[in-house]
Amino acid sequence: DPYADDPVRHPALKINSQRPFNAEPPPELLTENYITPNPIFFTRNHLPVPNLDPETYRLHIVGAPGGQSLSLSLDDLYKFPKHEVTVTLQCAGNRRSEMSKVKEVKGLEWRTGAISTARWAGARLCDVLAQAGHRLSETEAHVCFEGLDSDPTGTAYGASIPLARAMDPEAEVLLAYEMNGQPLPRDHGFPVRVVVPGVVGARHVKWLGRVSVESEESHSHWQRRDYKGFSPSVDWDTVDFDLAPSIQELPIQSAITEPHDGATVESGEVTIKGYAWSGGGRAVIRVDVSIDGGLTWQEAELVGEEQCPRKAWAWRLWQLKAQVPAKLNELNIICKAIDDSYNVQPDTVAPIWNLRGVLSNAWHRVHVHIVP
Ligand code: MTE
Ligand code: MO
Repeated sequence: DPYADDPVRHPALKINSQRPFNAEPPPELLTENYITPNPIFFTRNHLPVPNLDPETYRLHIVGAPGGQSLSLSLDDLYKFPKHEVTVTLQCAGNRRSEMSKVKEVKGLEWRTGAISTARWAGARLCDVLAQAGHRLSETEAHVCFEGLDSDPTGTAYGASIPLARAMDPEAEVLLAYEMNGQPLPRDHGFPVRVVVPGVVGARHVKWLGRVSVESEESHSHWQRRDYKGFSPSVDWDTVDFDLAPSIQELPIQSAITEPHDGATVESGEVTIKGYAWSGGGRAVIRVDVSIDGGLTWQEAELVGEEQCPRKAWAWRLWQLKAQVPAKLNELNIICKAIDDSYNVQPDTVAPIWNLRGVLSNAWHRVHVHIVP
């Protein structure tokens, strides 16, 4: 069993698949803290978790023509200036279970918890690439990452991001070796992973083994044959993965974490909580909440760290204390967030349905009963 050596996990995690291990924290735990504690950070593994020895670990950086290739030990990586940044990581499949209610999709049934936030620390990718002689090139170029996890045929997990993002110090792309002040947990990429602020989880390659600069995107299955969006009319007979761009920056997202769907609450005042986040460093400017199915709206209070314009890499948590009118016996709670480009979430799932169930960011709806 290639999974026999996987680490022990926190019992609170809701498991979507055991082998490979995929799990999310329950919603009420997810928004208890602005920074997600490491043991309940959502986990998305495609393969068995490698058990890497930090003493012999080497990160291979392929050098530029005329530059030099690097084989970096952890100590070598610690010598680069240490950079810290708070980043929310979201899987492209977050909230897929709502899409599969519209029509069957292929993928893990994530609810609202395939998203978490940590304080990451490591070397900036741009500093390491510069040492290997890389510069921003005129031709379109990509930075390809390979993990040290692999399937029985020896194929490793891989992904890529544009070189322009990798070389931009303001984009704060990290080769991270710390998560919330601790060495990375094994499930989250020990000893080194990529962190790409504002970009879909799939590009944050864990157990990083190799970095190279190429004229084309990574040839990995997960770059080319997955993690792409399509029209609702495209099915598995007609889909052409070459026609859609790989997902990089994610769209505006929000979800309600309390109360949960089907809950019963007291009449009077109800506290509604959730998270909101947008890709590409776009800040959340507002979260609108309705308790009457969208007839009327109230603005939620944004809590958690303030966001930097254009570098809003981490989520806002939000809450609203709403008065429940005496005549109601149920609440249809909805949330929708707006980012600083005034992007809004679509109101329903069906028009954004896609065969792989990615980019599921419709208004989040929760139905709640009121104790008479
Ligand atoms: N990196 C490797 N090497 N192997 C993987 O399976 N999964 C990716 C990404 N990096 C993956 C990987 C996906 S799809 C996501 S959403 C994130 O890791 C999840 O990171 P987490 O498990 O730390 O939450
Ligand atoms: Mo993912």
